[in-house]
Order: sequence, then structure tokens, then C-alpha cells
Amino acid sequence: MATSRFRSSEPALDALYDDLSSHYLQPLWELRGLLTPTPRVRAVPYRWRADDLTKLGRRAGELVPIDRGGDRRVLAMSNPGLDGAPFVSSTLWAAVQYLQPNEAAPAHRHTPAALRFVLQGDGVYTRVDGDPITMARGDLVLTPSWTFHEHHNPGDVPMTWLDVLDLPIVAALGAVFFEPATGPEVTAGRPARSATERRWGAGAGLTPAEARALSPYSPLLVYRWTDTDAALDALLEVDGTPDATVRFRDPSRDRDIMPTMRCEMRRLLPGTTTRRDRQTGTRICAVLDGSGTAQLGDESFDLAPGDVFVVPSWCTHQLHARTRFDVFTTSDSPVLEALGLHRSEQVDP
Ligand code: 1HN
Repeated sequence: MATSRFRSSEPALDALYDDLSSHYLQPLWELRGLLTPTPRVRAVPYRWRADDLTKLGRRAGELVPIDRGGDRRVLAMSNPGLDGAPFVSSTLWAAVQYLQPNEAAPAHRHTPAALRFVLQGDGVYTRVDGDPITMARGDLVLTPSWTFHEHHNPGDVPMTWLDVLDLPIVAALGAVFFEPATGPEVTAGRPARSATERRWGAGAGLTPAEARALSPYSPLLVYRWTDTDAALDALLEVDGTPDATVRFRDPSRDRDIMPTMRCEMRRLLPGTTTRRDRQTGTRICAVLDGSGTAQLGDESFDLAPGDVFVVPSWCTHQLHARTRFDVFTTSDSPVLEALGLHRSEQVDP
């Protein structure tokens, strides 16, 4: 057993390389590509079509019981540039999860944080640390690091949502912990509104006086599509622009919803083409409504509702809206910002 063995035509140096290798040492002067002028990123831009995700999710639903494989029926988006790893980029996990009527995904918790963005259907509720949160199309639901979570579908239609986790980051840091819930399963009915919404979801800048989140994540665990939709319409109208973005924030402090992930929703009016930009870190985008195209690096992807695409770090990104176009984006920007590594710029074609 040895590490990479370097070669030299000088016998003494070659002998050194041989010994270095058997001692698990490598000479920096022979190593290439460690410090590149700009990021060298293995993940490539890619788009998963809604149609495929739905059909394959349904087939998995027919063939695979929910209790096989982690108690979750999840199809991980595997970036074509990552040699078969089940990751959408080197830092984020993205997947579609499919839950049929009368199915439940039992409670567990893990240190990787997750968010759910609902692409299709309603009727599911997710219990986060005991609090039942209903989920409908366009809603954003958080299950932050180390919170217990379970999904229930008491309704009569299957539901599909996008799961994004910071799993590759947490794994790279050697900090993955997991545990299933013990004790009796909670089956109590769901109230109309979760406690998290009643306490923190008043909107319009109203929060409990003096209260601040004690946790490193937002105490508001669900952001409703009706609010997001109204905020986007108002922004477009007031600013008189064809392109508006809202950011999902922790209502108790000036920060993103979770320490590792930022979420935004963008609305473009028909015919709008955005400026071309790029930034460090991964962006995962899901089309909620409308159609258009994404130009990612040299590739152009046609987009329809429910499509999911990944914009790798430093890859140029430009959207064009054919119809009114609503795009959800989540990124690892808070991590890059915390480390002083965030860079973004407009790129002229
Ligand atoms: C997980 O717990 C869920 O609870 C979904 O819905 C996807 C991917 C990797 C690890 C844990 C869930 C997951 C996951």
C-alpha cells in the first residue's frame, strides 16, 4: 500500500519519490492543479425534467415500499460530472421525494439540514420536532439540522417535492450523525396552522417582542406560497421592473433561514432576459410556474414547470422567460459568505 508514486529520471530523486510514496507523502512541486486562477469545478450544469422525475417517482412508488432504504422514497440527482456520486454538486444534495396516499415516512433526525420545496400536489404534512406543518405547492418547509421530522400523506393524491440538503458539506466536515426516533409514533390530527407559523408567521415585520431564535436557524419553519406570490407581485408592481426576487429570511434576526442554505424566489415577466451572472457556490433551481430557458455556461436548457437545474460554482447563468416565469433557488451562499469566499459578478456576453 502506498500513495501516488511520482517519477524522475534522476535516480536519487526517483528513489526519494519511491520512499515518499511508501510513507504516504507527496512532493508539492510535482502536484498540478491545486491552485487554479479560477475555480475548477467538477460538477456540470444539468437539468432534470419534471416529466421524468414524476414518471420515475411514480414507478418507484409502485415498486418500492416506503420502508425500504432509509424510510424515504427519494431519487437523488446525481451530477454527471461527479463520477456517480449521489450529489448534485460537491456541496449539496438534491432529490425528489414521492409520497403516496396513506403513506408515512417515520421520524428521524440527522445533522445535515434539509429543506423541502413542494413541486406538486398537497395534503402531506411534515412534523418538525412534533409540530405538524401542512405542505402545498410552492410552500417552503425547513427541517433544520438535528430536528426530528416525519412526513405523512393522509390525502388522496401522491405528492412530490424537492429535497435539498447540505449533506456533502456536513460529510466533508466529518459531522454526520443520524438517529431514528424512539417511542410511540405520534398520530394526533393536524391543527389548521402549525405552532411555528402562529408564533413567527404573522408577516409584515411582526414578531414576538424580545424573542430571538435560540437556534442557529429560523424559528419560522414554513413559508407559504400565498405570501411569496403576493410579495413578488407587489415588488414587480412597486418597482416597475420585469424581474423581482424575494429572499426567505429568519424573521427573528438578520440572516438566512439556515446557516448553510439561502432560499430565494424569482419572478420574471414574459419576454424578460436577465443579465448574465456568476457566483461562487452551488445554486439549485426549480421552476414552479411558466416556461423559459436557462443559459448555463455554453449550454441552453429548455424549462417547464417542475424542472430542476443546477448551476455549478462560477458557471455563468442567464434566464429567459417565455411566459411569466417563477423560479425557486437555493444555494450554499451563507457558507461562502461566512468563510469570506463569496464572489459574484455580472458577465457581459
Ligand atoms: C432525509 O431524511 C429526507 O427526511 C430526505 O425527507 C432526503 C436524503 C439524504 C439523507 C436524509 C427526509 C434525505 C434524507
